Parts: sequence; C-alpha cells; structure tokens
Amino acid sequence: MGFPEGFLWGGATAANQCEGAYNEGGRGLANVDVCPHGEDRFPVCLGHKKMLRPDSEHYYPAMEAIDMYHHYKEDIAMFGEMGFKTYRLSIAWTRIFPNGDEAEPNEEGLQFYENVFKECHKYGIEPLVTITHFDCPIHLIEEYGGWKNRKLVDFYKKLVTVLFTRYKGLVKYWLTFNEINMILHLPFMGAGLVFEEGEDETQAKYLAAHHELVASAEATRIAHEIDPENMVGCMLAAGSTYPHTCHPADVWKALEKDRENYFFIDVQARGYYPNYAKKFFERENIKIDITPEDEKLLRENTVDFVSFSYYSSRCTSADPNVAVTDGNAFASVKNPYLKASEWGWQIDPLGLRTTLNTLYDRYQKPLFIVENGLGAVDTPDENGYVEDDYRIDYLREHIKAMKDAIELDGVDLLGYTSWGCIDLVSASTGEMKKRYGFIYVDKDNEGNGTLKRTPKKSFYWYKKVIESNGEEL
Ligand code: BGP
Repeated sequence: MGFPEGFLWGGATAANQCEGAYNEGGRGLANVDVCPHGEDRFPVCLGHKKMLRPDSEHYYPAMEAIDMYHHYKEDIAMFGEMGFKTYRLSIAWTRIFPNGDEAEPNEEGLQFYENVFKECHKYGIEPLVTITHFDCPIHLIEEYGGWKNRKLVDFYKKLVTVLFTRYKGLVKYWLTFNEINMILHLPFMGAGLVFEEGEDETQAKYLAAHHELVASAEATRIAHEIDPENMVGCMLAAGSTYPHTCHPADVWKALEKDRENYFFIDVQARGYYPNYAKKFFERENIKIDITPEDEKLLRENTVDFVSFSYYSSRCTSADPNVAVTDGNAFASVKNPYLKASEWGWQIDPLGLRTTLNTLYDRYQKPLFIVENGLGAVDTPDENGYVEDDYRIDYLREHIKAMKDAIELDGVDLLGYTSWGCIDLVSASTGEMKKRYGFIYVDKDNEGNGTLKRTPKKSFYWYKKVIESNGEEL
C-alpha cells in the first residue's frame, strides 16, 4: 500500500518566475515581464493600470528572476540529486513566437527547451510542461486585446502544434493553462487583459475564458493527433470552500464560490458548459459566442487528467462583515481553526484530502497535484544553509493527507510537484523573500545577490521522501 509504483514525485516552476534573460535568445516582451515589484503590481496585474512597456521608475523581478536560463544545467542536476521523477516547468510563449503572430517560430527558443528537456531525461526526469503559465506576448495584447480576442485561439493553436511536433518523444505530460481560474482574479497577469475605463470586466473575463477553454480543447485535440501517447491536463487554483458557519446561507455561499472555480474544469473535464454557468451568464447579461463547432470541440476533447495547485482551503460567509485574510489572490474569511503563513495563507492539510476527494468525485479522472508548498522567510547561515523545519512540517502534513486520499479513499493520483522547488520570484507579490524552495538562491527583493544555489535542510528531507516513495516522512 502507500504511494503507487511510478508515482511522479517532483517540483514545479514557471518560466517567468525563474528563467530571466527576458531579452535574450530572440525572446519577445510578455505581460509577465512588465509586472513590477511594489505598490503598482496589483493594479497592473488586475488590468487596471496599463503598463505595457517597462520604465526606469520600476523594478521588474521577472526580467532576471533567478536566471535559470543560464543555470538550468546546474539546477536540473540538483533536482536529479533529489531524485525527482518529474519536473514541472513552463514554456515562455515569447521565446517560441516573440510577438505571438509570426509565421515561423524562433529556432533559438525551441532549441533552448529541447536542451532543457534532454537535460531532464539525463537524470530520468520526465518533464511536465505548462504551455502557458500566465504569459502572453505584449504584441498580442496591444494588437488584439489579449484573450478577449478569438484570434488568440489561432495563435495558441500554432504555438501548441509547433511544441507537440518538436518535442514529440521528449515530453508526454502537458498542461494547457496554469490556474485557468486566475483569469477572474488577476486578469492581466492571467490572460493579458487590460480594461478601459467603464468597461464591463465580468463580460470581458468570461469572454476571454471561453477563448481559453476553446484553445485548451484545441490543444488536447492536436496533442492526441500528433502523438496518442500525449497526456493533457487542465490546471485549477484549487482549495475547497468551507461555509463560515452551518447557517444555510453560508453553505449556499460556499457552493457558489466553489462553482466559480469548478466552472472552468467542468468544461475542460466534462466537455460542456454547466447549466448553472449558463444561468449566470443570462442573469449577468454576459454575451459569449459559443458556436455549435465550439460545443462539439469541447465535448470531444476533454482532458486526460485534472491537475491543480493547493496552498490552502477557503472559507466564506454570507455576512459581509466577517474578517478576511489573504490566500493565493483569493481573499478568504478567516478560519478560526487554522494557522496561517507569514503571508496570511491559511494552512490546512486535511483540506487537501477534502479537495482531492471533491475533485475526484466530481470528475472521475486521474488527478495531479502540481503545486503545493509554504512561502516563508528563510534565514541562511554564513554558508547559505537554511534549516527550514517549518517548510518540512508543512510538506510532511500535506503529503500525509495526500497519502490518506490515495490509501483510504482510493483517489487516483498521478503525482506531486511541490511549488518553487528552487527559490523563485513570487507571482502575487513579486518578492524573492517569499521562498518555497528546497534550494536557496542568494537574491533579495531589490535584485541584489550572487544567485548562488545552496541546498536547504528540506532538500535532504525530500530526497529521502522520494527514495522511500513517501514512506519516510
Ligand atoms: C500560484 C501560481 C504560481 C505561484 C504560486 C505561489 O498561483 O501558479 O505561479 O507563484 O501560486 O504564489 P506566490 O508566488 O504568490 O506565493
């Protein structure tokens, strides 16, 4: 019993949070490059402050990040040393198509990822590739309005066709859009949406969401056509919503909140728009051109597996006066039974078991936890070594919950990739200080540091976890 043979243990990163080299190798400018550190970050990520070009007043952490572009061999060797079976990484769209709408891809970008994938295979690491992790070429935003425009579906189709063809035999596991539901919460970062004064944001977000859902189904279709071995997954920012009390109004509110997120996966995993969503569109006067061809495509091309990130459960109340806390761009009501991270994200390992069961009951497809971890402040000693017992505790408890879901509940789980297996730039705050890694990277919030990599205590702990297939925790 315990974890199944071949369980995919590993870690996860995203191009924009670790690669850097934003203007090297023929790469074009992307939305993620111009999300600054500091007080303008949120307005920009929300699509409320238009900043499509960098300026000299701001610091843009993604531009250099941890410079994995130049350090990938060293970094993958360390993942290999931990015994990773899989490494989740994302492709920077603008390395492949710098503007997004070129006729031909950029060979240097294609070669870069080929080298990365080959490097992974050297250590027996199976790449798990997110096709878009929040990134969208700036040119597609300026010229077409980002995902609001259906033309993006064609550009995305082109991108995936190139990727599936070029990396056939090197990559088997693909995710179409990272945290697809983030479009509702950080629409510029998630989908390149910038809003005009007075624009109906809900309309724009759901229209863009439809285009992404169609693009995702197209990717699934093309992936299977090019190589029937390909396994394509969707990706949800998950975390079950609890009612703050057993008051029926709170319970109803929690159901509604969960549906806001499940909506995307309902379409990707079941193949059609659920009735509650159609009613919501009617009520809100949201107009989306869902064509009969779209319906057919969605129905015939559901995903092979459902992946998700889990940091925290959520809590909601029908009473607007109840206190809230932060949590992965979703504000949540404070749950009095849970402790929270230094960033206010509530820690709930049992909530992971609940989430796994809910998703498995709902979709009956294999699941994959592709993000989980603790963002914390680390204090290295003079050699750069960090004793991160707090991180080990967090991960241990979540891995136990995942084990229960497999062993006691029979959930079909393909693997687990903890988030930010090497320290990287935080998506929500743009900080380096919020660290998730097993590997410490010497760099601070202002961009100073040697970029030196040093294994933390958790590095050696995770190595044992993998070696023992989750028995030694
Ligand atoms: C998810 C994103 C990641 C990642 C993670 C942690 O929303 O998919 O990109 O960053 O959350 O969030 P943060 O970096 O804000 O701590």
